[in-house]
Amino acid sequence: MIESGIKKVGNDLVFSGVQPTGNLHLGNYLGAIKNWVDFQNSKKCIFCIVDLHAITVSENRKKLDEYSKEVAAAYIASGIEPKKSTIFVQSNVKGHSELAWILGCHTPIGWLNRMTQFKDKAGKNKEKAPLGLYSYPVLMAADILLYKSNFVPVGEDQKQHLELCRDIAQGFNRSYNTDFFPIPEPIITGAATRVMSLKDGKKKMSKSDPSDQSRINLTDSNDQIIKKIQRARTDSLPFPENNKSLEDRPEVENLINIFASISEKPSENIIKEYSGNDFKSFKQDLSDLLISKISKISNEMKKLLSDHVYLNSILSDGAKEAKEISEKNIKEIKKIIKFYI
Ligand code: AQP
Repeated sequence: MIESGIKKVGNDLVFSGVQPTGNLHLGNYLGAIKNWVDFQNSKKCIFCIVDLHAITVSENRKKLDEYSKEVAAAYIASGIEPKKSTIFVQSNVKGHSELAWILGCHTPIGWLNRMTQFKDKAGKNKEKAPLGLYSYPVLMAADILLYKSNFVPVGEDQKQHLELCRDIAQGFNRSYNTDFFPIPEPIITGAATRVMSLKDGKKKMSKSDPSDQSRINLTDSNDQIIKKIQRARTDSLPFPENNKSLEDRPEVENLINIFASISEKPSENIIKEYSGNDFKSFKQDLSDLLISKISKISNEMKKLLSDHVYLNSILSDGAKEAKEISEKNIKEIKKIIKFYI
């Protein structure tokens, strides 16, 4: 697996996505979207708004259309250029569901039983959880393999699903004695591959956390950012003196990683700069950095969201491009399986 830098193989196609579930946050940006931008100049990039994934949780089914446009606006505002990259909504391209069924028929249940995200999300209510939540990683494998993608830039939380996708691709290739599917490489890179909650350094920053104080949303105002960072949990110890003194201080480590990712400076330099001080000046500077980054994105998102015609045309062109590639691949897959076509 590649955790920093990339190597060139096969078609050089990059694929990734975000669910349209509202509350897009700093974790989605630093762990995923920010890292997509640089790929656009050297590779074919496909960035999807994964609404079929979103409906696996009933509370997410309320504002799919509105949130899908919000994700599209966030992509563009963060630097994804529709002229260079394909941006589209997953449910507009039927190949995703079709391939998910085909791959599901080739995936042993034992592999899915190992997935920790299902266990976390289903909780004690496993028997009542929808089948879609259980088979979510198969749909994710279909998203990636439908385009024969080589690289998948994601946050650390998606590592296990990516490993399953690789197993599914290898299993399919073995079954049909083919090398049709490339084995995609997860790209988990940057200083903030797992951004944690501002309230609890052991919990991932997440859209579904009931406390808005736990995350920085991409739509937060400057005031909200300042207050959230001021109130972000630290501990009673002084600012760390080196990386070693971050052990067992997950909240402090998280804030330093966010600082490092936004400023694009190594965490060692940040620690050197602030050690010996209390957290006040560090938090002030972190707020300033976040405001300068997030306010640009949120202002641009607002502008884009007021222009429905433009956003609709981007998503419709993107779906056309995605259909073109995926329909060709589905045809090939059907030939390999020897469906009557
Ligand atoms: N906290 C995070 N740190 C780093 N990366 C993260 N990602 C999500 N949270 C963090 C990355 O963002 C991309 C899109 O995620 P998603 O919206 O498809 O789903 P998710 O991972 O389920 O996001 P949430 O916020 O945790 O949503 P809920 O609360 O609904 O479960 C992925 O690349 C992911 O790794």
